[in-house]
Amino acid sequence: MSRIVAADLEAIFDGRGHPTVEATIVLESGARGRVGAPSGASTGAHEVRAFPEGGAAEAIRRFPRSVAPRLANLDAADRAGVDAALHAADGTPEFSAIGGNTATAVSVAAATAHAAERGVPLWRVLARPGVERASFPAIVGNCLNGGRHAIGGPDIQEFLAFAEAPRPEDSIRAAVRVHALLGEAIHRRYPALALGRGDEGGWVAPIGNVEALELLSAACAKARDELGTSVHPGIDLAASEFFRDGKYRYRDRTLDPEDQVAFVAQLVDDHGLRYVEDPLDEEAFDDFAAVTRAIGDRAVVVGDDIYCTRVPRLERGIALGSSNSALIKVNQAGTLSDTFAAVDLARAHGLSTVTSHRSGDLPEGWLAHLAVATAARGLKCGVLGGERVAKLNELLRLGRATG
Ligand code: 2PG
Ligand code: MG
Repeated sequence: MSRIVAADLEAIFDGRGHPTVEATIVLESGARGRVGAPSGASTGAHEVRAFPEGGAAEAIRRFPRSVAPRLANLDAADRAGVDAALHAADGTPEFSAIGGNTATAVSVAAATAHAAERGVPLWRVLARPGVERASFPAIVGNCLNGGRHAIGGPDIQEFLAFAEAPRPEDSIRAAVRVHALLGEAIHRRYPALALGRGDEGGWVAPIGNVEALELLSAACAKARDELGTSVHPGIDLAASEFFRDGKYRYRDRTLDPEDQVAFVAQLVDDHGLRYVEDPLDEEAFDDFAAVTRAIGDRAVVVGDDIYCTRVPRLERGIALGSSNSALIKVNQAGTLSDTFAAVDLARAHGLSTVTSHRSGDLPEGWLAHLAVATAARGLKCGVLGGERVAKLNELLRLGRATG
């Protein structure tokens, strides 16, 4: 038995410099796991609460009395038991007493300690039924930031490179190349502009959505020619962020829902998008289904804010055909068990999953293991900057270990 003998929660800073928590779980054998939980900016309304009222400091204050005693002597190998103890310590449906970030940090730290004790890579103890060998996800890499992840960028939140190759090394190289080519293209077009980078390490430039897509798809075409890797443009619209009073309000246009559906389908046609996330508001299950029908199998249509990695919302989306893929973020759901319930449901109904970072992430690599363990269609973790590279390099190591 992998008996838990100590559980701690401490303060750390996320990639935006905001306070968050990291958990340390120590086993009787001396094996330990230490894991931090990231934070989002464009958070979905239906995510569990990241922290109790009072923030990370309050989560840390409550931990020794409300959480740690429930973890003592549990078997870290028994994920259901550990995660049930976290739910029992919280007692609310939204983790608003102990915080979803506490649940995420403890749940993943317990699994990490268990893997360390067994001397196996984390993905092996997380592997879902049927996942016996490592296969590698496409890289969904953020090349240009907008929306809430940038100051002064386009309305669309993320302009992405969707890079697919059997070996992680090749997909990572292609995403990095698109990022560089896009920066060069923007600089050539606006030589006087000082280019910066946003929260997820993509470029920030005061250009429009359509212009950004033109430059991105040209950069992808050039990277394909140079490297011979399949890399195509994608977007995360995070459309809830600019949906107000029944309309999608871009800086240069205002669209009714049916026009938004047509606009997004047209973007897929015009720019060869292979990945489209959150094209509609988080409550627009039917409009989501309309866009998914219009796009068909030309692109991975991914639900993020609409599902928030929560089973009841995913069930509704599956029943209506709202998307063909689900974004998976552990701290939207709380624990690994909650996350896997969503992953297994999606897979059982033929939806792919995309394992995702948060925009305020940490320089930790465990997300790469989660992607491999769930045979994810994609790993969405950005391209450049320590928080992103930590995950990409971990995937690279996994590729080497199995290659
Ligand atoms: C998203 C994420 C990550 P945030 O919308 O997909 O890219 O952003 O973490 O701010 O919710
Ligand atoms: Mg998103």
